[in-house]
Amino acid sequence: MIREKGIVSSMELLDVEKIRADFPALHQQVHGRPLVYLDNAATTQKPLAVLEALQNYYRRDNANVHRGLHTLAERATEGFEKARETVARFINAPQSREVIFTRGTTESLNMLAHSYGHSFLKDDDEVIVSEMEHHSNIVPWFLLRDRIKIKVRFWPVEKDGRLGLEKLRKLISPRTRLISVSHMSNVLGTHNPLREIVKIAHEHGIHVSVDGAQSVPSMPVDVRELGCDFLAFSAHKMGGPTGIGALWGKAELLNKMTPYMGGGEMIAHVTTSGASWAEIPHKFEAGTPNIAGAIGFGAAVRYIEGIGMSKIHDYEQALTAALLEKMHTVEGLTIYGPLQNRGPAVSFKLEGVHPFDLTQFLDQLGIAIRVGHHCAEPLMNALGVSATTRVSLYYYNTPDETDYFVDALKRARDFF
Ligand code: 7TS
Repeated sequence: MIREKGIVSSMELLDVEKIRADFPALHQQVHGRPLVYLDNAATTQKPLAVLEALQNYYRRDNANVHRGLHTLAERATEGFEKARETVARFINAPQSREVIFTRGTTESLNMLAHSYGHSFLKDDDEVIVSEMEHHSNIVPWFLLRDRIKIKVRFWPVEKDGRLGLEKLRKLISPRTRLISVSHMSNVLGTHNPLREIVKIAHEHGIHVSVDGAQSVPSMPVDVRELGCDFLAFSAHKMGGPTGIGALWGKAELLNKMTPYMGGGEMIAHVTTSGASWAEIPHKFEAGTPNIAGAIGFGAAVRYIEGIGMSKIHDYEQALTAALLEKMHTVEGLTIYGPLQNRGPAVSFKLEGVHPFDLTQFLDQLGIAIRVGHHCAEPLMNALGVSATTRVSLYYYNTPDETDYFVDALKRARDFF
């Protein structure tokens, strides 16, 4: 009944059929069946507005940014910088120059580890990451550990797939400088209590960096309200192109950080004896950037804003609750992670069916899901598994699709 009510009210929130008409890739057949795309935590499909923005840039405005005085260069620069303003507005950043365009979350976190590490960390300082992090929020800190003798301390995940604040308090030491944590787990869907984490951290003078790869696409994320110091995210998980994303950071911190890469565009002056840096954000954007990507990113944000992020979030929450309820009717199915306070990525195990076999079976029915360790091996170890099957929703998915998926799970269970 809850499910019915949730779906009915959520269907009133969004005109999903109208939205789906904007996504060409959703309207195709796979193995003779209509595609049911449920691998959105890996990447999302792109609306026409984004495809057109990419095309328009290359067809009409293609030029390098910040360098030329000719008309095309001005158009390209304007489009690129407008995209920065759009992305900044989307996360409520106080200033658009605090948004650095990167290749995506992975590059944002590598940049952070390199530049923050270089400027703020010394031997024996400690960085806390959670056990549920994606490898891109673990390995850059390991790489830094090879340069500066920092300690990377792991905040263990509770059995129910949440992070307990008591354990965080115990992990904090006088040498803790940074807590780097995901807002939403790409495996368990857990929403982590960022406001509380930031409060505890700041009481101890510790900075907080947030991996928003999964949260920024599916819930309102307001950096001023969260109070965090850095936020990393990717365009391709929110309808934007691949190869573009952002690192947001507080200007006062970014200003003190050394650049990640050297080259064109990031300098003030270069002499034969040295160089001085440009102001943020350019200090962190060496070389010709992904101009079309940034413009496409801006278009993706505007598309989401046109629907409304709160509506998207409410719809996804209702769709996820209904999906979980339906999945509970499948005999032999175990869902990992919390049942509430969670986002639309759901990892599970179907008794007696190998996750890889299940994924292939579903592909034959036109259903796209993901199997593997999801780039979160420490979490897999904590769960005591080597891989999970994961279904992940986006706002263009429908209750009919989740019904079809759950029926397919039942067919798989009977088949194997
Ligand atoms: N952090 C989280 C929480 C993620 O889910 C991902 C990608 C990343 C970082 C890295 O983002 P990228 O855009 O730089 O690759 N997650 C996944 C996934 O779950 N399946 O494929 C990619």
